[in-house]
Amino acid sequence: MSALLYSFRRCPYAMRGRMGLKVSGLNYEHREIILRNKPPHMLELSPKGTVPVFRTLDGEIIDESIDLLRFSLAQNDPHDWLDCDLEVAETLIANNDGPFKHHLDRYKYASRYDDSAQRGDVDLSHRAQAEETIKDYETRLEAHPYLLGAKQTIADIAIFPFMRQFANTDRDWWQSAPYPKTRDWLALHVESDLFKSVMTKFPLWEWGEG
Ligand SMILES: N[C@@H](CCC(=O)N[C@@H](CS)C(=O)NCC(=O)O)C(=O)O
Repeated sequence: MSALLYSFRRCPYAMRGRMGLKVSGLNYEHREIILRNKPPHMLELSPKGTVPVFRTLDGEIIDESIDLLRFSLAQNDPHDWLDCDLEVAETLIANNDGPFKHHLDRYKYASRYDDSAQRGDVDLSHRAQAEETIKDYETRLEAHPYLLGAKQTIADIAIFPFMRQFANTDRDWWQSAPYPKTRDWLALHVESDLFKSVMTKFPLWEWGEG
């Protein structure tokens, strides 16, 4: 049995998982999916139906992205991303995956949550609420180049794919928003060789009839 990843390129959770796998050097089979047509085998491994889903060499199923990132780094952590105040890292990641993601989704997909909303007349209160998190990042990044200090850690890697979605929702606004440090921090991560390497396009995995 080989290690196996079900992934969706544009999913920020899957991105964080793929980055962990990449730096750890673990070998696995990549199966690219689309969310509206999930392979039955993926649902057999993890009925909750979210990506990423990883099956380890030992057959263990990891279907939470932060667990996959931690698992990968526990095998091999060449950049010492775990060498940090893990309690603070967990707090920032929980805020990202909780309140920040909540507001991001409602900002990014406003029309999905509000029948009357079209881009242009959406209620931007969710952007404003997401900005509370960004203000905290900006303060941190004014003091040092990464969220937790002088070096990159698991917190930066776990969080920046979500900030990328936030920034891409309205790029003009983001470019002139009062968060220059967060903007530079995001650009550094998005332009990194690591990120580019996990964003290569894979053909859809075809499971056919069998
Ligand atoms: N808590 C999960 C969340 C993963 C998640 O929600 N992924 C989204 C894609 S970005 C998904 O698979 N959604 C299922 C769907 O849209 O059907 C994790 O961290 O892995």
